[in-house]
Amino acid sequence: MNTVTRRKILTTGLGVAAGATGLAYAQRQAARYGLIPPDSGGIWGVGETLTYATQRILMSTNSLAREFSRADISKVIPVSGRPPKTDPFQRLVAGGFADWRLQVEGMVARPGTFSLDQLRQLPSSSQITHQACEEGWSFIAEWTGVKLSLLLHLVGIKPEAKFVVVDAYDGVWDSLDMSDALHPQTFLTYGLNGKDLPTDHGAPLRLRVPRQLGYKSVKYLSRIIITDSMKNFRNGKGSSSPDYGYSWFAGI
Ligand SMILES: Nc1nc2c(c(=O)[nH]1)N[C@H]1C(S)=C(S)[C@@H](COP(=O)(O)O)O[C@H]1N2
Ligand SMILES: [Mo]
Repeated sequence: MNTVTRRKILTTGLGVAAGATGLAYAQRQAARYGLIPPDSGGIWGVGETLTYATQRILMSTNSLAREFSRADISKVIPVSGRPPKTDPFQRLVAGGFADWRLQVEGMVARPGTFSLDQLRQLPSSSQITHQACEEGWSFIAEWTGVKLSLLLHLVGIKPEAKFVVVDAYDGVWDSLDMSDALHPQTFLTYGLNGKDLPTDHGAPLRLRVPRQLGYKSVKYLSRIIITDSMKNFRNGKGSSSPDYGYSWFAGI
């Protein structure tokens, strides 16, 4: 999207085509401008492409999710997705995550691992943002951590890199395109409302992607993989969510 302006796309006809003539035409235009999400195959894929493309066109790449004040922080924070009961994760919990490492690999100049202490030593950022679950509930909280863009710059993403995949200890995985991965509000968080991130909410480290639904904010992170394509990667749909009926792109 870097070089494509909203005006250019609209005058090229994607906006018109989506409403009037052919979805196929709109999808061809989306393909031309690199606006096809990884889960675009099949009947539902046309809709996914239009949602993703329309958002990318109507919102500039750097548009920000609303940020709130401390007074707006929710008193109650529901949990969706309990901590993994598996041995490796439970051992990390028991050890206070001292042995936890975030593995960073793929199309990077300097692959490696980061401990929680190492991440805490990097410049930290905070955001008070809204997290909405697809099931209808939501909450506002203060999240503290490291901007994903900072980590990506540290490890040096290669020019051909297009997606950032995150793996969690419970088997959940997802990916972001570079526009979302480098977005200033996309964080790797280790703090919630001024305290260590509670285990229920994704300790030791979770992703925060406030411009998308809660399920993109993957908890219990274990690994980050940088890649150029999601087509031949696992299910080919960019995320474990499409396996459960949810789209890869969950913009709000
Ligand atoms: N690893 C992992 N991350 C996850 C989930 C999960 O089950 N496993 N649930 C997601 C969903 S559906 C939502 S709405 C949010 C909920 O975050 P919370 O439990 O901190 O409220 O986490 C998301 N991240
Ligand atoms: Mo959710």
